[in-house]
Amino acid sequence: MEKRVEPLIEANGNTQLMGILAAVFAIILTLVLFALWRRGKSVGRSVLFTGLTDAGKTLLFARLLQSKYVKTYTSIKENTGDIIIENSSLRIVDIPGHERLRYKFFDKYKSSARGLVYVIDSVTFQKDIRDVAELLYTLLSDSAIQRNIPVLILCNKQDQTMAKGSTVIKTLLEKEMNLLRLTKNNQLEATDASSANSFLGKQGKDFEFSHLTSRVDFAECSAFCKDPDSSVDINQLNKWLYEIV
Ligand SMILES: Nc1nc2c(ncn2[C@@H]2O[C@H](COP(=O)(O)OP(=O)(O)OP(=O)(O)O)[C@@H](O)[C@H]2O)c(=O)[nH]1
Ligand SMILES: [Mg+2]
Repeated sequence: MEKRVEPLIEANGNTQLMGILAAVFAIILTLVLFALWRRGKSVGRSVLFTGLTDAGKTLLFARLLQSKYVKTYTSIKENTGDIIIENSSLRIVDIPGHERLRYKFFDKYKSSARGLVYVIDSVTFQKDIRDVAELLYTLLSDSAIQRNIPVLILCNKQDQTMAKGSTVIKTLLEKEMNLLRLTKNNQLEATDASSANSFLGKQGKDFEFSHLTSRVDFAECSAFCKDPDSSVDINQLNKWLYEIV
């Protein structure tokens, strides 16, 4: 009788061990899948609003998320909020334009970028063209954006009579980026550093946005209206968001 019971106990022990191993494996698998799910949710779903200070990023952010006018002040920290487009959630991140803050917040969010919106004040554009081009050049040269992240150059404040249209802005900006590239290359040659990393566009050709690996679109908008609560013209921004979602 005893002889027959012994193997039964051993078999029970093995079954228990297998059960424990299976449970541990299931827990590890669940943890790994959960980590991947969280990663998938946070990576690549942010749309970064960038640009010089006063371009209108925060007002645009408020228009998109709350559909209303808000009084804005120079941002000292980022604003984030989610919008749902065709059952997918996009996180809008409004990054301060202040010189001392812009790169800190851009670096914080760039790895989760799904798209980059570069907001321009179309009224002061010509006066600030060097700064507009410098910041844009730096953002487009970043390896996080060069992973084929779509870019929208949004020419804001079109409600103002002195505002430049997006076609003019594109032409002037291409010329300025071309000059800037030349200066940067000369500086690099003088310091003997490798120019490969910072060269935007095609070698031997004038700078054109169409030469970049990332898709770059231009659009116009106005986030402001005399009657603060009436709707404003952000249709082209909305259309672009539908395209990248
Ligand atoms: N006329 C007009 N004014 C606008 C428009 N968009 C924004 N503004 C105004 O421009 C000013 C600056 O707007 P913000 O949204 O605060 O600018 P910002 O880009 O967030 O600036 P920072 O936070 O400093 O980076 C505010 O007084 C806005 O009301 C627009 O489309 N038309
Ligand atoms: Mg702001």
